Amino acid sequence: MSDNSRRALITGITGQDGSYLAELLLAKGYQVHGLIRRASTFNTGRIEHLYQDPHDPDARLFLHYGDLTDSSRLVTLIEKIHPDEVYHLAAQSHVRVSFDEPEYTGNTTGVGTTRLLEAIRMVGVDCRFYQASSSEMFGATPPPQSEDTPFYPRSPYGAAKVYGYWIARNYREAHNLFAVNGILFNHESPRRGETFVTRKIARAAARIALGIDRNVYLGNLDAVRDWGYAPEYVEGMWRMLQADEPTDYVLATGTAYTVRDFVRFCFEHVNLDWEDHVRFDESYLRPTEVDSLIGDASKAHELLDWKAQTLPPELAKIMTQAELDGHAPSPGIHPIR
Ligand code: NAP
Ligand code: F7E
Repeated sequence: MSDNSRRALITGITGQDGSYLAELLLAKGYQVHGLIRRASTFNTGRIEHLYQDPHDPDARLFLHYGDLTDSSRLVTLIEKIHPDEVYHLAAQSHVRVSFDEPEYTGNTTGVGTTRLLEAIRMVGVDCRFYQASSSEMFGATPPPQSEDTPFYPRSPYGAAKVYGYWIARNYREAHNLFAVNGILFNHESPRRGETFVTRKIARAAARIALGIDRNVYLGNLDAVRDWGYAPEYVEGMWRMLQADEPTDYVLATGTAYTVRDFVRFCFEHVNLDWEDHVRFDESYLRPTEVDSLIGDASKAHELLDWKAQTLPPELAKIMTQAELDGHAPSPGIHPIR
C-alpha cells in the first residue's frame, strides 16, 4: 500500500455508480475505501472483480461495514480513513419505492448526508465532498433544466435529495467545506439495478428473444428522460472534485426520449416488435410522476470539459447486448420491478 496515494471514500460502492467510480479511482492510483452494508447474502457482485485481499501489501481497495443511519460508525470511519475525497453515493435510490418507504428514504437519502457531513466536520478532516444530487429534484419544473432551475420534487426521494443538496451547500457556505453537488440526470449501464426501467426493458427484450419470457409489464410509457451512460458520469464526478473552486454542476446528454422509445430501441436490437410483448400494469405508476427531464450540461462542458458521448439509442444496444451475452449480473426477486 503506497502511503503517498490519495485516499478516497466511496459510500454506495456496491451500487452501479460506486462500482464504476471505484474502477476509475483505482486506475488513477487512489487508495479506495468503500462503505458496505452487512447483508446475509453477498451484495458485492458489482465490485467482485476489483476485490483485493487486504493482506496483500499492494492492496488499494478496502471495504468497511457501515450504514448511513449509524452516525458513530461514520465518525469512526472518517477518523480511521482520513480521506482526501469523499464521494457520497449511498442512498435509497428508487423513486417508486420511496412512496412505499418515505420515512426510511428521508432518513438515509436525506439525513444520511448530514450524518456524513457532520462526521467530516467533527473529525476536522480536510477533504473534498461529492454529493450525489439528482435531476429528480427538478420534478415538475419544465425542461430544459440547468443549475439555475428551481426545484419542485415529486416524490419522497426527490424531496430527500433536495434536502441533501441544500445541506451540502450549507456545509460549503457555513463551514468552508469543498462540497459539490453533481446534479446527474438518469444514467444507465448493464450494471443498473434490475428494477429501473432501462435495465428492466433491456433484460426483458433479451429474455423474450431467447424464449425465456413472453411479455414484460410496464407502467407509464410517456415519461421523457435524458438517459446517459454511467461510466462517463463517474468521470464527471471525479472532475468536479479536481476543480479549483467548489460549485454545482448538471451532467446530462441533453436528449429527450420517452420510455416507449427506449422499449423500441431494445426490441429492435433483437428484431422483435415491442407491441407484441409489452403489457401495462398500473402498479408501476407513481402517485405523482415526473413527466419530462432534459438536462442542460453546458456548465460542465465549459468548466470541466465534460460532455456525454453515448446517447440513448446506442445505450439501449449496449444494455440489451450485455443481457444477451449474459454479462449483466443476475436478477433477484423483487416486489416492484
Ligand atoms: P444504486 O445502484 O441504487 O446504489 C445505491 C448504493 O447505496 C448501494 O451501494 C447501496 O448498498 C447503498 N446504500 C443504500 N442504503 C444504504 C444505507 N442505509 N447505508 C449504506 N449504504 C446504503 O444507485 P446508483 O444508480 O449507483 O446511484 C448512486 C447515487 O446517485 C445515489 O445516491 C442515487 O440516488 C444518485 N443518482 C443516481 C442517478 C442514476 O441515474 N443512477 C441519477 C442521479 C442521482 P447495497 O448494495 O447494500 O444496497
Ligand atoms: O423510471 C417509468 C417511470 O425507475 C424512469 C433513479 O436512478 O433516475 C432514476 O429515477 C421512468 C419513470 O428511474 C416502469 O414511471 C414505466 O417515469 O428507471 P426509473 P427514475 O424514476 O427516473 C433519477 C435521476 C434518480 O436520481 C433515481 O435515483 O420510467 N416507468 N414503467 C417505469 N419505471 C420503473 N422503474 N419500472 C417500470 O415498470
